[in-house]
Amino acid sequence: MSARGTFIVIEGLDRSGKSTQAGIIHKKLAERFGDQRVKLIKFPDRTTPIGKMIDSYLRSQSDLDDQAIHLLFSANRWEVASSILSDLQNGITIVCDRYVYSGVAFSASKGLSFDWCVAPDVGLPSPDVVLFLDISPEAAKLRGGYGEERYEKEEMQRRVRENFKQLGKEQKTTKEESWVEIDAGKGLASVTEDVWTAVEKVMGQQAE
Ligand code: NYM
Ligand code: MG
Repeated sequence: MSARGTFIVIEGLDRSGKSTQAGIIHKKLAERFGDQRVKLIKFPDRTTPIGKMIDSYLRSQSDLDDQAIHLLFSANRWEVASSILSDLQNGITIVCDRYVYSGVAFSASKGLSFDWCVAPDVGLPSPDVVLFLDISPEAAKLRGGYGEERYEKEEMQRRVRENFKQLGKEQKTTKEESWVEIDAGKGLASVTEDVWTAVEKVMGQQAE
């Protein structure tokens, strides 16, 4: 493993299997490199004061303007930006369940412009790779259905998916290999294999 840790982001629609895959990667990396060398984080982090406001909004216990909730999601990342950087510098690999791509894809699907949505996240640590777990909203819905939270509606998920694809195109123009689309509609074992292949590839490239 390289001296610097690897920053691995997992993205996708609700019920695409992100959290399952993040957990599996974290476990495998911990087995390989040791518990101290890998951390699993997720956004939104609902445990902080800002995260509690986000949680209340998502559970429809409070209302906020689209712009205000967008900025809270971003602030929730800025809260830990310096700790992400210092972990990476200390050789700790970070597996991150959702990041700025969710921030833009979800808010833009409500009508905010891409540029406006991107702005507050500019300057946050850049991931080495984004694993986008791609699934159709119909297939995601069949997986036990969406939950009760805001945004978990098929129509919105459809727009979110288009936005993710657009973000992927843009990301690839900066660095082709930093966006990996994975077919998340397949069975668990097959998705796990594809995800792990992508993780090993990026970590191998970093070690060179
Ligand atoms: N979400 C998540 C956003 O709208 N903006 C963001 O910046 C992030 C990180 O929160 N539907 C949305 C996507 C999800 C919801 O996420 C809750 P999760 O992973 O289900 O806790
Ligand atoms: Mg969810």
